[in-house]
Amino acid sequence: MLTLCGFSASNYYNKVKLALLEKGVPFEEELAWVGQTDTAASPLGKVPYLKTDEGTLCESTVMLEYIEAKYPQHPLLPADPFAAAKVRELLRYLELHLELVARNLYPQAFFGGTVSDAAKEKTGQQLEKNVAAFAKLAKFSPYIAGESFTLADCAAVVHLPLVSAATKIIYGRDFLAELPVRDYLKRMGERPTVQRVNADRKTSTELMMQRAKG
Ligand SMILES: N[C@@H](CCC(=O)N[C@@H](CS)C(=O)NCC(=O)O)C(=O)O
Repeated sequence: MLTLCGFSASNYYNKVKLALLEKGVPFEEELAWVGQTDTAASPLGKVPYLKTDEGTLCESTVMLEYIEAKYPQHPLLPADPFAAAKVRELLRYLELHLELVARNLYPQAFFGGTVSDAAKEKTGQQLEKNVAAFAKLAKFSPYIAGESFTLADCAAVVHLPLVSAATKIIYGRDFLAELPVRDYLKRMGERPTVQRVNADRKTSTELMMQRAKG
């Protein structure tokens, strides 16, 4: 049995949860807020981490790859090695070049903190460049990597809304506005798996806010 540990407001947690739901792999969820994590399982104290019968794993993309290799049902990677590499390429872009850069804005965009003007400027320039590059790879036809739902969609569904929201709040402009992201997310939102992830996210976000208020 697999146990996904973390909390449903976390986009990295939700990326793995969405893959498990899409594949129909049975799993349990164990609530662990930041600060309450098992440091043997996740030495950096990050969520999510995954408990398996063989041991624990941290790093969400590593979990995605493990789940895909271990449970072949409802594949989320194409069988063809090149097509699979193209999916991984998009996954990497989403995580490394969009999410991780936009994350510099989150303290001010979502958590009541501040980000310096210099950091805003630098992040804005980087994001502008990275979004243009991502636009060359993403297909949105109808899925992010083309004709089928893949691991890259599990990432896109959780990361893209945050990039849009953070840039809108900080720069007054959605940096993804030129891309068909809105229609794409609407389409993805028709999937029961995405609806479940989003509903759990709302509940967990409210709980997180209450905890932050103390
Ligand atoms: N590279 C990690 C990132 C995970 C991550 O940053 N998770 C956030 C929650 S969304 C977290 O645990 N932050 C707390 C911290 O970094 O101390 C992954 O893909 O799993």
